[in-house]
Amino acid sequence: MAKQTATRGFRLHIGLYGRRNVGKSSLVNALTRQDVAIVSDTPGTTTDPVSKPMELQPIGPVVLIDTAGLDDSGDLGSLRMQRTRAMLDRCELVLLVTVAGVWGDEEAKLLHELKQRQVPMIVVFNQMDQGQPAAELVKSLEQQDVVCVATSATTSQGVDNLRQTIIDVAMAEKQEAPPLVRDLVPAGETCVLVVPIDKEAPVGRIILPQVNAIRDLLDGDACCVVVKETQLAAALENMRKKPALVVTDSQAFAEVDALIPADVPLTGFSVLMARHRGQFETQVAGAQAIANLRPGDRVLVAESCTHHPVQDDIGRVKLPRWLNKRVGGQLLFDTVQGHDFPEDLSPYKLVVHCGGCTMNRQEIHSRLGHCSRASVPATNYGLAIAFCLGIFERALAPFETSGMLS
Ligand SMILES: Nc1nc2c(ncn2[C@@H]2O[C@H](COP(=O)(O)OP(=O)(O)OP(=O)(O)O)[C@@H](O)[C@H]2O)c(=O)[nH]1
Ligand SMILES: [Mg+2]
Repeated sequence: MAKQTATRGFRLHIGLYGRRNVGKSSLVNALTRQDVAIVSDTPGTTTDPVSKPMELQPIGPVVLIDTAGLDDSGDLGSLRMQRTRAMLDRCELVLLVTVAGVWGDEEAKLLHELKQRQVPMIVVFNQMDQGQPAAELVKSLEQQDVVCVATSATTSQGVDNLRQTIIDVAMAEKQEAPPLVRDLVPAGETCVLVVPIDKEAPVGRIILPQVNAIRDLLDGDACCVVVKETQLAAALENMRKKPALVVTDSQAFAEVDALIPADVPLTGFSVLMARHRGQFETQVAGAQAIANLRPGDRVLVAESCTHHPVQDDIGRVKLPRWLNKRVGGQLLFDTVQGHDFPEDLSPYKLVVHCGGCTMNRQEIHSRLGHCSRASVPATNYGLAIAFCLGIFERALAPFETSGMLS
């Protein structure tokens, strides 16, 4: 069930990187216990990255990404390399696959890059049936806090240990992510979730951040009331005690802000997402940078999903309208969708990202890192909308009390 419902943004992305012919595809097959990836002794068998979703309890849904060998040569090879490298932005854990006796520049460069990006990794010495890695190399890697594992994809030796090591490394990382909302609502108290059902709402379901908020509140033993903005007043009327928190879709911020009493904490789903996905303070500062925008400045709006824009679309119509109003003139807007993101951010004074429910933590981190290296402030829809509408302080107050913001 979880396999069907978890979309890509909530699956842990595990990339297998290494030279050609070391057994990356064979390891994907061994880990999934299925023949999903093509294996052969011809170097360069895997060309484009191939994703294989699987369940890895207790982590839950993960996706294994088999990639082309890092030492792929020639013109086509360099194109493949670009794809393989772009995929690195999405990987939250990397298995650096190698075999005994070949460790060299290729591996050292990748190791260095993963460290710089702060992507957790496991070095896998595959083909252990053919030979063991040099003890000094393993020792030196372990001294750098790199976890090393030996496997044989053909005999399955060490594969269970690799599976467990993936779980251990991933669980340690998971614990570092702040919860979505649970910590803001004490057990037994009520949280009201305001979910407008408008033209942009998908048919027959509610979107992932909302579903995840419900689950997170249930996990925290809180009570959860889900209403449309049109029933919010009735819901409050029906409650004997004020809610501990109201969370709204950012597009209904103004309405909800006006409806609920000043002493009831209010925030938005995308504000929760900004905190949950990380680099919250960077994104808060990004929203504050709206105050420095001038008419004629260029703003990049980045949407992670590739939905077909509707009339009155949030990213193309409403957000630009709110930003123009706040700035007091016309800004210039560019929009990108999906995994496309410009290398050159120099034309932009601000990047505004959607809540990013289809993107994983690592990809958001990579993008924010890219913006910060280019000295371009970055924020997300909810924070930007709250800032434009003058309810920024109210939307952030719940996090100040919980000590998340200084
Ligand atoms: N002896 C031995 N052979 C292995 C092992 N793992 C893979 N092989 C063999 O090594 C060859 C390459 O395996 P692949 O899984 O295709 O390697 P790859 O890293 O995906 O290669 P590219 O896709 O070309 O980058 C195949 O002939 C495999 O059968 C292992 O643990 N031991
Ligand atoms: Mg392969």
